[in-house]
Amino acid sequence: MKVALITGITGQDGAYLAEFLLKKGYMVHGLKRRSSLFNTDRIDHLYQDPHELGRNFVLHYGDLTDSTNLIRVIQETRPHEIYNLAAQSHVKVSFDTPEYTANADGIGMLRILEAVRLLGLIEHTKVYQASTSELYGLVQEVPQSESTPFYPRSPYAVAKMYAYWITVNYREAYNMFACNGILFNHESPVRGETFVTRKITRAAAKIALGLQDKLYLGNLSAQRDWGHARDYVEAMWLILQQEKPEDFVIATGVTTTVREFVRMAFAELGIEIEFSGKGEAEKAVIIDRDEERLQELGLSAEHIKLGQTVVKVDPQYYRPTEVDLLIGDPSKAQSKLGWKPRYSLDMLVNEMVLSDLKVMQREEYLKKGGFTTLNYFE
Ligand code: NDP
Ligand code: GDR
Repeated sequence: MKVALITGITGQDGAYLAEFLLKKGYMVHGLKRRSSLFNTDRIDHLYQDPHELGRNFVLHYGDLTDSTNLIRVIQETRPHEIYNLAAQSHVKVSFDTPEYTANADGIGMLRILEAVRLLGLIEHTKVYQASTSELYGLVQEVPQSESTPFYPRSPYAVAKMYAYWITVNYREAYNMFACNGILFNHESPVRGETFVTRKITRAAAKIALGLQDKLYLGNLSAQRDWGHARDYVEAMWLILQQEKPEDFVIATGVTTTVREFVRMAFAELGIEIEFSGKGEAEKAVIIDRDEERLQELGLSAEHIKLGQTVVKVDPQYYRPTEVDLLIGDPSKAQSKLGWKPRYSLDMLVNEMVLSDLKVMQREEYLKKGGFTTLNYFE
């Protein structure tokens, strides 16, 4: 039985990858951080009672900043494949916590590679590093491919650049099967709520239900190459199944502005919006409603007023240095891995919006029934 260890198993990609590997018959071990609240929402459906025999899904406490813990978990589990997905993954937050981000996102990968080497597992264990399109940063050429030079624009990207190169170095120095997947943005209904796509789909659903008035965003002109996490975790696995360890760009090849993503999310709910103004004064108002679509979704038109401002700009969401334009060139992945995304952006937006609408309808239902959030301190 193949054994995999996933760091960052409680995150978006960790959850999709765990599901994917379990379906392939793997024994899956996951590294999870101790937290004062439960942090396993995304993988609770995979949980197996520790008292049962024959488990194929096991969680271990751990942290990428703790070498001895990583050595012990790798020694105990002797994985054939390690997927290093753990990271402080929020670009804006990395400006607030640069040192921690460098430690976890940069040195974290070194700790894993060293553990594999020290434990004598070089011949046994393949390692995947979650590299990122943020490495390209300041635009030098588009579309961005495996040969495009890096110019990181945040403490997050600089930390990830260390992890990228230490992976390449261990491959060349010690002949390790260590690879980078340079993944462009990928989203899903379980995307963290503070990343822009999920922030938009949640807010659009809440606004449609009258649970929120408007949505504040930062740079609406940023362009991203958005794919679906479900497609991207398959690429991670394919990268480790090759004869030779190599690095791959994983992307759709299509780029879209944040502004257009907002428009698409509202349109999915039958709400047409129009942007006007520039810079900090830019806003979007409702200009039309599709009554048939509203009805189909069980939405009442009373909360969707023509002329209502639903999006405004708040400069607090601007970044000190921004990445303006990302478009990936996935041709190497297409030809060597036979990988191609199944989801289009339309399908992604549809799935995310409908999922958030369901979540919010549940919230509305509880609220109407008088079951508001519990206040333990009342
Ligand atoms: P998430 O933020 O959803 O998940 C990050 C995971 O890392 C969580 O499980 C988190 O735990 C864990 N984690 C954070 N810090 C530590 C630490 N110090 N030690 C151990 N675990 C830690 O990210 P995604 O799933 O979206 O991304 C997965 C990886 O891919 C990340 O490395 C990210 O930087 C990278 N990436 C993501 C892309 C994307 O578009 N999603 C694109 C390219 C790269 P907890 O749940 O407790 O917070
Ligand atoms: P990104 O994702 O920085 O590309 O990193 P994010 O969704 O945070 O931002 C995308 C773009 O949207 C702009 N933006 C806003 N972003 C957020 N979060 N909140 C806002 O209100 C907002 N308004 C506009 C941003 O300025 C940016 O240009 C993600 C993470 O998953 C990384 O871990 C990963 O490496 C990269 O994708 C590829």
